[in-house]
Amino acid sequence: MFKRVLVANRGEIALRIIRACQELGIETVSVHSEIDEDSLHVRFSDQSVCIGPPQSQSSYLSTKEIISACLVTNCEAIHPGYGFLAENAQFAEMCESNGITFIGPPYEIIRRMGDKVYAKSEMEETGIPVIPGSKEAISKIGSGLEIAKDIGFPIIIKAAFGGGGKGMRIVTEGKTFKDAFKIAKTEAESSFGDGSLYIEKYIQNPRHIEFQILSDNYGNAIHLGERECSIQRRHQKLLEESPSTAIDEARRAKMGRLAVRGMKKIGYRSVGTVEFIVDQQNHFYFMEMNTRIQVEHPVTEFVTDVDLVKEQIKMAAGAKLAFKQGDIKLKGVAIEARINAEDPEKNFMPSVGKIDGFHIPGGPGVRVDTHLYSGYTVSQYYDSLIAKLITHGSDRNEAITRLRRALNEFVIEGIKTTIPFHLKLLENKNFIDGNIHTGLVDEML
Ligand code: MV4
Repeated sequence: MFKRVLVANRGEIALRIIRACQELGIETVSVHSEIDEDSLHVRFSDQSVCIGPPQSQSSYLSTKEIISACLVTNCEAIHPGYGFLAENAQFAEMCESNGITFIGPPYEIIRRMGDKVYAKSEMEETGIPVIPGSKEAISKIGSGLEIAKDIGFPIIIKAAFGGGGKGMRIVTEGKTFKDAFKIAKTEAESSFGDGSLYIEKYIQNPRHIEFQILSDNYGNAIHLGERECSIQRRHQKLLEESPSTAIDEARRAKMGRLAVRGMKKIGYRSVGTVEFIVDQQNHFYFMEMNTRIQVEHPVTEFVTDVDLVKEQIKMAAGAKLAFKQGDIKLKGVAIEARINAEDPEKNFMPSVGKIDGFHIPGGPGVRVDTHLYSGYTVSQYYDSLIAKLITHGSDRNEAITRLRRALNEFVIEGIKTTIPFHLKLLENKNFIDGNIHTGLVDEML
């Protein structure tokens, strides 16, 4: 096992990683920007290194500063968390060339899966259904239009190196294709440094369902069931649950088996997520994969009783997978509400300021992952996620009831949060009935 690990992140996920390390008997070194000096991740770690000014670009994204901090403090490994450098193949490669273990998959895998067209073709070869569309990146606008006509409108144009919805354009008819293509290309070039685009059949109001995978360095891989992530706004997930109301036992076994087969084919290692889109007729299609620990991992932890971050660290240190597929039994239902420092009354505008009243909910089946404390100041510099409230119940109704109760117990004063939005969502008939899709939040607001 590692003796000392550097945590290259901030906020709740930095705390989550430090806690896992402490339970594994690993010393931790955190890094922080000037504005995060009084943060809990600095206090909870054994040592901390200041890596620069508040701007992420000069601190949490500064590969040079982070690698230096790691070498100076004699850490054997770096945990990148999510966001920031977590899916940066170049950073993972830098770690390797400096003799540091990157806690995640090998950099070649990050690089290959970052190309969504390549990822799709790899998965299609293993027999996983993929969304009908172009087999290669499209460089010429004219051939793009021909392919779009073949697929049949509506289609969606996506950035080959994108993700998270940026650079996407939905096109409903041939005559608007060329303009959409040009805009998508420009956006892809400026956001991802590569203007490669691909085209898919556009699926109306799908569900977004993802499978959690665990793979060790010896070719063993299992899945931990799915997460339903359809409750989102502008490509930001707001609430996630596991299991999905749309997936029965047989469907779960089939999708899970395919996802595992895909991961084995590419030689995947570490924790990972295979994303599917599920249409209104319940057909499923592979969409892309995520090579990091995700924000919503706690819902899977609640229903499987597996500590994903500990397993991720153990596997990076060379441990064999501790579970077989048959050991994984899903128990009950878990739901996560992402609490953001945003004003749902003002179009989810970011809200900053000092927390001057704070109380965390508790009781049976409640987990809160947060870096907040009374007196903490939420700044404009980072992501607006300030807390994750996760509840677990014996069934979906109990998980929802607990979430409602815990949201009502939660006190965060001094800034606006998305708590009122969640309370409204939990009253929505379609949500309560499990009738959800990626367009539900927009219909509600
Ligand atoms: C799609 C889709 C429909 N059909 N792909 C959204 C995030 C990114 N990971 C992929 N996304 C989607 N891909 C096909 N072929 C619907 C979405 C999607 C979406 C698209 C446009 C506007 C809002 C959306 C909200 C959720 C999902």
